[in-house]
Amino acid sequence: PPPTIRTKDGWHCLHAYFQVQPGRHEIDRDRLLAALNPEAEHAPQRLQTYAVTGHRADLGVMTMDPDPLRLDAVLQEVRAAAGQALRPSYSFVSISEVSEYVPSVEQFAERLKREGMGEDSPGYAARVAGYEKRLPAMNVQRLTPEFPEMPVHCFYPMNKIRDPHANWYTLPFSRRSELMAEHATSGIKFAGRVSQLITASTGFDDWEWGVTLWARSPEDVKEIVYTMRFDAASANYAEFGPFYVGYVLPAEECLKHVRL
Ligand code: 76R
Repeated sequence: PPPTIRTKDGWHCLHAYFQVQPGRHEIDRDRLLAALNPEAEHAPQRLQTYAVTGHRADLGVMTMDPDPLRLDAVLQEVRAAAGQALRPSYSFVSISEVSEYVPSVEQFAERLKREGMGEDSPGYAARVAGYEKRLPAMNVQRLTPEFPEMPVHCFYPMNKIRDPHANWYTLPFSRRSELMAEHATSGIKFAGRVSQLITASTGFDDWEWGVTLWARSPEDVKEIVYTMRFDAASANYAEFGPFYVGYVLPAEECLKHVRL
């Protein structure tokens, strides 16, 4: 893409939801399947389709690419191929980022010390070295994520509130960092069962972040969202938008499921 529409180091992200419209429709099935095929020549770097439950949407598509117009082209192709059969019902525009609360190696070491682990206590050096080794790959995953192979897909947007009694944006950075460290500690307990991607949408959409969760089982979605609501950062400062839960399937299966 032209340099003006590239982000500095992350990717653009688009979640799009469609409702099947009643009636008989002329659809160009091959073109539709090509638009939703992650292996197609002009496909975005990442593309995943899922069957969405409930009336809010029938079909969900999540895509990521350095070029935001390549993401949008997926929607244009769907429109051109499906015509009146698929009505866009929701979309969410965001970009990937490394959060300002992801600790640097120095901050990680400081945190260990604050938690009472002396510089010469056993394990200190190994933990710092381990973090230093893992961090670059973790940041690659945050910016240009591989989508995990998990069947349950959950998406919802969220804000941090700005109420007089609880204003995230008037807290000092040190306090926000502490709260996000607690949040990360509670989230890590779901490693292997739930995989999360937080994409930033301030200036791009009506909410500040998009939360994408992939899980091995539906209960894991409920459990992580419930558990993390008790994190002080969520309990006091978070506000959530609509939730979309779906099941990851190849486009062909999704279309079959929605009788198209
Ligand atoms: O990326 C990392 O793992 C570093 C630690 C971390 C950060 C910086 C982290 C860990 N999160 C971070 C940032 Mn998160 N997260 C959410 C939600 O439902 C809710 O209550 C809130 C929605 C979930 C479920 C979740 C899960 N996180 C953020 C931010 C951005 C803040 C900013 O930059 O201002 C938001 C909005 C947010 C929201 N988070 C984790 C998880 C999980 C499961 C983890 C642990 C991941 C792991 O390390 O395995």
